[in-house]
Amino acid sequence: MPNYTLYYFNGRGRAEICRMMFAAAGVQYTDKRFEFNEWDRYRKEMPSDCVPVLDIDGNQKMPETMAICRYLAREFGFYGKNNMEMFRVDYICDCLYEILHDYMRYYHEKNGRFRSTMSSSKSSNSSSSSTSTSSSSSSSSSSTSTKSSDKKDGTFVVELKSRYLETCRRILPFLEKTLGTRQYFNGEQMMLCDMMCYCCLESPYMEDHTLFNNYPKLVSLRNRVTAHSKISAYLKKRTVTNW
Ligand SMILES: N[C@@H](CCC(=O)N[C@@H](CS)C(=O)NCC(=O)O)C(=O)O
Repeated sequence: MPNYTLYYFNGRGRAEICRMMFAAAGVQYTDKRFEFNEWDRYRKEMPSDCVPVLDIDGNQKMPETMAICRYLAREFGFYGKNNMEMFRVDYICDCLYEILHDYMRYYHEKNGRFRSTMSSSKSSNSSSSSTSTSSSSSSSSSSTSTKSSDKKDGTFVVELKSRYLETCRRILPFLEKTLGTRQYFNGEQMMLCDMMCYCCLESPYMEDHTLFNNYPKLVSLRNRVTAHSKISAYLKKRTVTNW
């Protein structure tokens, strides 16, 4: 097994699905986390100026969330047995990632942490709530940097929020129907797309669980993933962060 290091901010964000797969597979890795005010230093080491990045054996830094997810899912057996099963896993994951992407844009705009402000955010606050043994230094709280949302009088945040909610309205009914009466999306085995269902919807669910009132099957799937022995052990000991 290669030596894996996962680089990301000290938040769940786009990296949590990778952390969850490592936990579900019982594979050791280094969970390298950093704060927003450390980003300028780490950015230089990242191939596409973005994280998450997965470093393999200290000599290959691989970018892009979904590419990393698919690689890990193939390595750990969370991707399905044949091309059609993988197709299904792919489109479910891509749908869920759309929600996560739109939510992250809205959330970070609301909290003033977008690219435009990051490099100048020398005054980013931190408060320590880390409980894991990862290399995290502390947990992010609020930023006091100038907010692009302030400049736009908050209207951009409202726009991003309605875009995210529209994406939910488009995708959640489709996924509810796609899951149907199955235990997991592909049958009886938990796959990448089931873990994505937990990760991508975690913050939206925490923010407003009534959003899911019409999707009881997806809520049951979420509970099933939470109850999975490896995942429940991971959730109990993971670093607690706001996002
Ligand atoms: N297409 C990339 C986007 C990754 C991305 O936007 N990452 C954000 C953190 S969630 C980032 O690295 N932001 C740093 C910056 O914008 O300077 C992916 O899906 O992984």
